[in-house]
Amino acid sequence: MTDARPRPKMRTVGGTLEAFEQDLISNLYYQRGTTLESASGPDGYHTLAVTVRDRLVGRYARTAAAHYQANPRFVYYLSAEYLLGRQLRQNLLYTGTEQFVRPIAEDLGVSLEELEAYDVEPGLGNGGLGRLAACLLDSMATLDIPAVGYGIRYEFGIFKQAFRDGAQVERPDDWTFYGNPWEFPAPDDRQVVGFYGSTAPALDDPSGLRRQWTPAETVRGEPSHMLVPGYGTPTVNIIRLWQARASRESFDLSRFGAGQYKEAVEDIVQAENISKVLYPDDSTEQGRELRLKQQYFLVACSLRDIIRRYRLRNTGWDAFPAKVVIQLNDTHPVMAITELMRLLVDEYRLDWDLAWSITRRTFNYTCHTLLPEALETWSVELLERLLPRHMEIIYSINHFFLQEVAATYPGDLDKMRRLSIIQEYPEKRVRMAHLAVVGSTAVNGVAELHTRLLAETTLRDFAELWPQKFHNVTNGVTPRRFVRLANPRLSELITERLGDEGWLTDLERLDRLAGAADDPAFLERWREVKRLNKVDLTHQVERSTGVVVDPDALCDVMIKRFHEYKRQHLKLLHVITLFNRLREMPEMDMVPRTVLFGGKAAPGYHAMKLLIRLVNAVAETVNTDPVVSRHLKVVLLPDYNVSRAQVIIPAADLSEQISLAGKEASGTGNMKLALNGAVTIGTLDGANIEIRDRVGAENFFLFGLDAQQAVDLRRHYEPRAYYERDPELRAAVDAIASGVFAKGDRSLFAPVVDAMLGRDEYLALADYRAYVECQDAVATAWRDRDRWTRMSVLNAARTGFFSSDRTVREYCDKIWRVDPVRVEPD
Ligand code: OAK
Repeated sequence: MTDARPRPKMRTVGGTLEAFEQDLISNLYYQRGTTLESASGPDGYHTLAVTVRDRLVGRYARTAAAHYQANPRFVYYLSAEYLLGRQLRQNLLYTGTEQFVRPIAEDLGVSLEELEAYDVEPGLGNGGLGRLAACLLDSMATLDIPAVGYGIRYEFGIFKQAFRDGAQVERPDDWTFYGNPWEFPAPDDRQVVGFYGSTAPALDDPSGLRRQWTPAETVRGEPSHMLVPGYGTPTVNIIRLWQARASRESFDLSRFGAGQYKEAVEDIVQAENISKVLYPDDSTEQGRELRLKQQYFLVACSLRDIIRRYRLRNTGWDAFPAKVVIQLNDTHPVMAITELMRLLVDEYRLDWDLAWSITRRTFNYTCHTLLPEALETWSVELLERLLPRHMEIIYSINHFFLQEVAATYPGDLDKMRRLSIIQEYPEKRVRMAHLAVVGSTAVNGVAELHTRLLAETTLRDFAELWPQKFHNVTNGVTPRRFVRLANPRLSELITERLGDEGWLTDLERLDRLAGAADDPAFLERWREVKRLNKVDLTHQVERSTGVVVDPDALCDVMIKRFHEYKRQHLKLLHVITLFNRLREMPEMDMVPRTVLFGGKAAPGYHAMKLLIRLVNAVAETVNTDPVVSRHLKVVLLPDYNVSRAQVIIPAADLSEQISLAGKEASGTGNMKLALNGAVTIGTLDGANIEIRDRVGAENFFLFGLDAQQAVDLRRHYEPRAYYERDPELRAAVDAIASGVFAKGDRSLFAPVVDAMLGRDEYLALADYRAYVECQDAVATAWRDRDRWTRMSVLNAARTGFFSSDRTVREYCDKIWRVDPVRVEPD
């Protein structure tokens, strides 16, 4: 790293450029064992990563010291999923060192972009729930909230999606193959977790409520942590991830000596499978058992760690709920409630009532769904085998709870059956959401409509019983990652207009942009930013699919998991309608559009995998048609993830949020897109409603049934009637049936057609006409460039509410009742 040119002296919170450069050279030499002359790309990346990471370590140490000193109430966030996104750029920004890297890299003849290519995204989640967890951690650190996130260090994260003949193929995501420079192993804090075995009465307990569990299998949980820095503050929190390791005795040396190599490591494989993959396929018994093992492994390790931390500064149990608040991210970690009861009653010998009072005051539960099939239940038979003591505890909790119910509603057996934690028919199962509500102080939904529907439908009896337990906390997203990092051009323009970067930690200040929506010069610059972002996206699309798209076309994006309720098929019917119109009237003056899909389907979700195949088939047909492709391009970008989102979102003009009303709990992509100036076309579902309330009805393309109308229609719905009544709809469905997208094969996509005309579970045909008309209105609006840009600016200006900082503040005020702890600055 020769200092070829003189550089300005820079001193910031990140230190000086000289010190940074010195550390780089030293890390290259001592950490990677190489020199500038012989360093490879990965050497360069790892060295940069640890040099940046080390700048956070001092802050972390000061944060830990401040927390130790203050002995505050901590938030412990338990989640089976985290989608953290790439770390390098974030940590450069948060440490103020990005400015050093460019000149140094330039001298060395590498670009930051080249180095970033080695920065792997930890894909430890599936979708919205996992990304929300990451946004909340970012905001907690930014707001100086003492918090720790707990999760599983899956060896293989969410599968990598590729397409073969248009069909999704899943490849393993071996994300740590080249090492992960962002994590610190913490072997001293390892824990031991038991499974299976039997229970027996505790000798000295007349109540019979205390028992002894002797597990038949034990597994070690080894933690490592990643740093979670706050923005604009010295606070650095951590996320602690557990990996399963076999206990040392698991290796059978005598079998190995006898040449039985497979058998010798059998127990090791069995134990380590627990953290092997994110959500293994649960369509088989074994799959389900492994999944439940994962859940218990996470909560058992985390609770022991929480108690260890509590005991560093506190004695006795009375203060536990005052110092510990545990947030359950959906039902996956809900066994924590029974595990805390087991620890308090069986191991720490508290009496049941006191333990229950402590437990209930410690936990809170966030629900992230309305779909009945997403509400977890576990068979009693499996629980009795895998976690026999926990099953007994669930029975006791339920017994006392139902006594309470009986006292409130004497003689109402139906109510008891509906509220019970145990479902009796058709087989005995434990309802995890019920256990979560019974064992928590607060229960929250993630958008206003969602919370209302939870209280009116899914959890109605509970909301009647305990109305004060139910809260709404509308989701939010971090503006650091989804505006500042994803969209540096727009960020610069905003900062220039507002005068400083204060909006990054006080997002409602964006409302001051509203005045600029009438300034033609500002609109021009806004458009220019969007165009440059679209050029970047165009390059990415071409690189990964070979499809050449026009950066001046309307960029219409639908990015989210493939699921029937989200209705990618409704979007596809619109695309096919445009295709049919262009084929019929080649001369028509259609607004040029690029329709971009991104998303994965669960490996076992055959209907959605077939739909992915259809999207790719339609894309192929559209993009190779000489007439149609002049106006329309369709792309399904493979392997949608957080990094790809960061490229797509800044380039989007139109945000597709078209779920059947009453099905999408909140959505968070809708917020990210609006904040980056995309205009939404959407239904009255999830947080769309709150977005529309804020941006104004005139800046939002609304269509379709509302949640109540959807429920009413479902009762007597006949999709065929819509098909027969609407010639354009008929033509679109017939096109799929005819085999034009399958080289004449009429059978390939027949199941898609059958599902639409048969039951059409999510009422896509009912909403089709309103949707297509709304899309025509979109096209009309797009032609008026100033009108569109004004709408775009107003979407960004008026969605500051959707910062996850506001979300975290609401959790603090309504649920957690925690106070910030200030950390000494650098
Ligand atoms: C995943 C597994 C079980 C239950 C829910 C989910 C999930 O990802 N839900 C999603 O959570 C997001 C964050 O709250 C919401 O924005 C999405 O609407 C919801 O589908």
